Formats: sequence, structure tokens, C-alpha cells
Amino acid sequence: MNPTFAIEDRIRKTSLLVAAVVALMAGPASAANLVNNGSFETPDVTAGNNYVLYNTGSTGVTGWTVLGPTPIDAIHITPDTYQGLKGSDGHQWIDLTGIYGYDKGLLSDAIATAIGTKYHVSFDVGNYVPFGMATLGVAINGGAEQLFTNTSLAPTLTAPMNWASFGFDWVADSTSTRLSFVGRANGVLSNNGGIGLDNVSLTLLSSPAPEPSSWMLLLGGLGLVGALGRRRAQGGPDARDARGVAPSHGRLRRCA
Ligand SMILES: [Ca+2]
Repeated sequence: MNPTFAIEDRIRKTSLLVAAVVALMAGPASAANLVNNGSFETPDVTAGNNYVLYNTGSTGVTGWTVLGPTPIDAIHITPDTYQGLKGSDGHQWIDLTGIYGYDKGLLSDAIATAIGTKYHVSFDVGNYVPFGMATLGVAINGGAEQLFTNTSLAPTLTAPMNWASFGFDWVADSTSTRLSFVGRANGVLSNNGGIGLDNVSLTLLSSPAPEPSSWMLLLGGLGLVGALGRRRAQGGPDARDARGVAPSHGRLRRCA
């Protein structure tokens, strides 16, 4: 191999390696769901062919704590084996009204997040069509609540349930994050007999920008490679040809 070409090849490979490192620092291409049991498939209650109620304060829904204004009858897991009421994902979903009522919900277990990093929150709101539209409120770490209403009562593949997806981006301001989902009245845009929740996710959108020291390290490494390449191209003391033989610098070689 031509020595100059060998040096260029080494620099090219090093550049590819640096690009790979930068890509890794930017985060994975497809991020995993950080919410534990966001589809409410655990515990599996499908065998009972009926919904299962959880009282305020219960941690019986894996990954979540039940919220409610009264001690009993807060929310329930509904399996699709109960009157064919299908979730939007998997076989189970949450009815945030319990038997009846508003202001009941679920609070996620703490999720590790990185301050300054952007995430995407998504979830599905379900209407039990005979009862009407459903509204739920979403808050992060007890902050301001946003209301989301599924206004569609059209028949769907999950009839008599109608599910709609919602979401928003959020930049973390804490290293520990808890999401809450609560059924709300919201005027005439909700009902107190069926507010569905399913398919909750929190996914990483981007990592924070690397610290200046990280960039300096990378740029310093690139500069070192470039200097080494120039030194070898000029036939410096470190130069080797493709066989690893140093140049003779004008000295005569003894022939055998
Ligand atoms: Ca589900």
C-alpha cells in the first residue's frame, strides 16, 4: 500500500470512529419506553372475565399508585374478556372512573430522567361510546395539569371503545419524574362512567448537548491524528511504509 494512502486510510477510519462516538452521545435512534407497565397488562386479570377495582393508595397495578378523593372504588383494570371492551394496546386498560366518579387516577413510580433532556409523553384516551366523551388530566411531578379530551364517538375496530392517541414533548427539570393521569369532568366533555387510559409511554427524544470538555477531548483527538498524519506524510521519524519499515533517510542499505 502506498504510504500516503495508508495514512489517509488511517485518518478516514479514525474519523468514522469519532462519528460513531458522536452518534452514540446523541442517543439511540429508537428509544425504549421508560414507563413500567404503561399498557397496564400487569397484573393479568383476563382469566377472571371481569374488571378488578383498586382503592386509593393501592400499588396493586404494577408500577403505579392509585389516586382518588375517597378511600375506596378508585379505578379498575378492565380486561378485554369483560364484555369485549378492548384496550388500545394489549388485553387490558384502565377505567379512571372506577364504578363512577371523577378525580381518580394513577401516579407512576419514579422514572430516572436527565435534566435538560427532551422526552416525549404519549398515551391513549378511551371513550366507552354509550357513555360519551372522556377527559383526563396529565401532570408531571405535581406540576400544572394539561387536559386531553377524546371527542370522537365514531365506531372503531375496538368498538364499543373508541381510543385516541395524545402526546407532548417535555424537557426534564428533575432527575426523578412521576407522571399522573386523572379522570376529569371538564364541563360536558367528559362522563363519570368510563374514562379509558392505555398505552402510556415516556421516551427519550434527545440527549443534552455534550459537555465542552467532551468536545475538546474529541477535537483534541482529531488534531492529534491530523498532526500524526502530516508528520508521517513528511517522512518524520515515526513514518513507516505499508510493511512497517522506516525510511532510510538517505543512508545506504547493505545488500545481501
Ligand atoms: Ca393495555
